[in-house]
Amino acid sequence: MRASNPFLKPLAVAVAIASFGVMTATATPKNGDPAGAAYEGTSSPISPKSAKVVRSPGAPDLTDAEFEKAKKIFFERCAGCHGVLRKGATGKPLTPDITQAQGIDYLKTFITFGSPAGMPNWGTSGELSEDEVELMAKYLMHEPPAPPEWGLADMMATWEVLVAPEDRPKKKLNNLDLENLFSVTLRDAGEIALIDGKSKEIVEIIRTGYAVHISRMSASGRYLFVIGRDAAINMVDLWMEHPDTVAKIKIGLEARSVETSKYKGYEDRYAVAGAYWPPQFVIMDGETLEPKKIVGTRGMTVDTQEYHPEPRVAAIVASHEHPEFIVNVKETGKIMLVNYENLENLNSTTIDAARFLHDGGWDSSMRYFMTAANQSNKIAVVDSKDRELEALVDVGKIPHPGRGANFVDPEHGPVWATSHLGDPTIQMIGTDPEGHPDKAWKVVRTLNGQGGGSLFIKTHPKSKNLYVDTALNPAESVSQSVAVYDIENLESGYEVLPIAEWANLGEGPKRVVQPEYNVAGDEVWFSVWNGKEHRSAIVVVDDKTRKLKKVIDDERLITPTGKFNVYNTQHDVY
Ligand code: DHE
Repeated sequence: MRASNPFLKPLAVAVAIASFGVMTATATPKNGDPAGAAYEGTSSPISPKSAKVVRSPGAPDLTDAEFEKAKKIFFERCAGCHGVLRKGATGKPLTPDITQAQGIDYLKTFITFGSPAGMPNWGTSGELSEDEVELMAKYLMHEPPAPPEWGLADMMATWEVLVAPEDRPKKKLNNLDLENLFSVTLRDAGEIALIDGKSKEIVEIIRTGYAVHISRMSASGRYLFVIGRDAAINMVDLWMEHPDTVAKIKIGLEARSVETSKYKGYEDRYAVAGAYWPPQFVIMDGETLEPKKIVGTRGMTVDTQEYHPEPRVAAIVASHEHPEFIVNVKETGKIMLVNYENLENLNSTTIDAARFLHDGGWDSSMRYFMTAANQSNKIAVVDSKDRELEALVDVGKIPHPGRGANFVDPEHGPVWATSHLGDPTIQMIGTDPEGHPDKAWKVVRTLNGQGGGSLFIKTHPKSKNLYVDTALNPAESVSQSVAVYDIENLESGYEVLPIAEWANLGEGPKRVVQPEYNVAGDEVWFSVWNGKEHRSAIVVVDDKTRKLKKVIDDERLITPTGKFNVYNTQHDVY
């Protein structure tokens, strides 16, 4: 293992998790640890060649070949944190006004040794040679080369309807229990596996985009939407004899989120997807993916009111209160409520929240959207009915709830919970302004979990258990197990379930990630996310007894990460 790997050095690790910048350290993890190196650090799918070079006065000259090499290194290793245009995201801004003032020696030192704030030690780790460090220092003093835009014509050129709506089945043609089907992300294979919840057998493997990320359901439960980091969307018809892609499109050069219209009367009418590059989202036809309306997100930041050229689109949820999509714009810290009733006269409300909006989900009433402004250490609460910011709640370091967990706290009433990347706490926020007005939008309870590095937390309305993963924790015993709390007795501590040990997979980093319930709420599925060359598995736990129920270790399960139960995803059950 290399010294730049954050999991080697406990101090660096703490800092890494706190900033989660170091997670970008490696584009191609030689140690085979997909989670540690890949979180925030996926090599950008944008082709460096496509980014136009701008030679800047005041910067040391570079040849064309040197520019090409520097662009490649930057896109593969640095863009995840610093942003494609280097305006700053989870990493610091690196625009020429700043870098030229810092000068070449400062930049070289910084790149060589890294920083306690999370910058990897690219030089001393041997990851970059001395010449490469010098090249990158010079490169950073030039204007950032911008990748191309991606407008309607580009989208249309990639749009394919493989089976037209009129040629699709009129009724379900398979015997699958769709409500209990799971769509499983096979990240590094660029595929999803559809797994039957009862038999636990893989029923289909479907090719998707590069470093496939998440799945979402249409309101009717018929169509499954999958998005890859290369911004490729697959729309899968679950009614076909063998569920398969019926339409696809590429909505940009890099993306993370997709969602469908869920408001009454608009079921299955629209889909929406958000891009990291170009910074934009697009509303599409919900049956064919035909792009209808593209909206750019460039604009002013919420706090300093300064122009940001690259505010990436993070989580998107579909409102149940209005025909609207709720769109997190990460770097400006704004949440857009985009009304899809009239796409020609698009009406949208912009809510000022806090910078670095990332993931989130509904409270149990599905009126309030609870979303993490992760580097601001806040949860923003959006009232989707009155279309306004209800609260900004201070929480622990780098909240990362996934969609969060809703349950009734025995002392505080209905709460929504998040865990954190940067500290070991799990926090509950009161979500019942009517019944428990004094608790609403306040942290009412803080528990200590196994450690930092948590990505996902989960419960189910029928369960009395709350599961917390710690997939990015540096300690193997912690990243390979999960903590489970008794909701009725939260202060009595947690039980540790040794999920990776149960999977018995042999070699590899084996991070345990993302609890997901089945439709009945009596089983919880965990991914044991191993290296691409190693064996991975899904471990199914009996929720009542907390005992192992089944290990799904089919060899086709390559790097399984997110799991999306059709019913729970369709109905926002979490
Ligand atoms: Fe995700 C959700 C972005 C890395 C697994 N991830 C999300 C969402 C965003 C996001 C914006 C919310 C989507 C929504 O609700 O519409 N993820 C990012 C990144 O920018 C980041 C940090 C770095 C990157 O390069 O992509 C990143 N994500 C990861 C991983 O490394 C994970 C752990 C494994 C993987 O498969 O890539 C991962 N992200 C997930 C999962 C969800 C998710 C499983 C959905 C959780 C849910 O319960 O809905």
